Amino acid sequence: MNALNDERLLDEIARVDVQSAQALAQSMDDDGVGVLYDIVPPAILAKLRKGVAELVEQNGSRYFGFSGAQWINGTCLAPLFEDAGLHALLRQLYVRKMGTLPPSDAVLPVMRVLSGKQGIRHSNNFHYDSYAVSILLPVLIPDDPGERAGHLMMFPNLRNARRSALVNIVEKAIVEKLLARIWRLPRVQKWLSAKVVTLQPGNLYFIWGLRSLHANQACAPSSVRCTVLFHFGDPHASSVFKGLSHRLHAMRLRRMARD
Ligand SMILES: O=C(O)CCC(=O)C(=O)O
Ligand SMILES: [Fe+2]
Repeated sequence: MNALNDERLLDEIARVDVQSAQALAQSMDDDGVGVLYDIVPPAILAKLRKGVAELVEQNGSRYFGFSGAQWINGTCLAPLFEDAGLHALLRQLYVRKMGTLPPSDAVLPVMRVLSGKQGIRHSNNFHYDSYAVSILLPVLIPDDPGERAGHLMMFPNLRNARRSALVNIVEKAIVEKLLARIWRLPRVQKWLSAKVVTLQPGNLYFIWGLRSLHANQACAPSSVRCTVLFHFGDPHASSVFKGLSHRLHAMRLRRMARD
């Protein structure tokens, strides 16, 4: 699927079309990942990278995570975040996988910047997302020869989308905390057919976030890696257990920032 349109200005984000839903869902089912190519053009990636370089320059080499609509509003990625085609596509994918309407039409944008030793701590942390569909946009992926790029590693569709919020929380605790080290073992990765998704800046990578255990691989502390995620459709959004799960996640991030 190549969304690059010859008539498109070189610095314009490509329109995303709801018609892509069928093919994307099929590849997410079959291979774990579906890709829309060349959606964000080099000129916009360059602007984002400049902002990231300034951030690291001003605050030092560490991990930065921004979550929520605030950071993206007014940036050069806002047109993608607000794209009606993208929203329709996410909705369509949710309905196909979950068999119900999404609980909300909200898209959660996240920006992650990995650098320094803290960046390593935020790597190889295998997890399930709380959202049925996650889109990953690589902005800056280290590409010096011999350097570790920090691609995405995943165990495609390891579980079904759970219906019970409590089961989900317990399962996440076991898989992501108790068994955290297991998923990093090459033998386990081979046994469970884990795959490395080679990330190319500008493409959009779609995964069933709730179903596929995944993590970014590490890159060198001296390099900078930046990705943007769009998460959509938390089937447990209204559960009473959700508050607890959010608090635990926030505590974990604070702990990782401290030590
Ligand atoms: O940055 C990445 O490559 C993956 C991040 C991720 O899986 C997440 O934020 O949920
Ligand atoms: Fe994730």
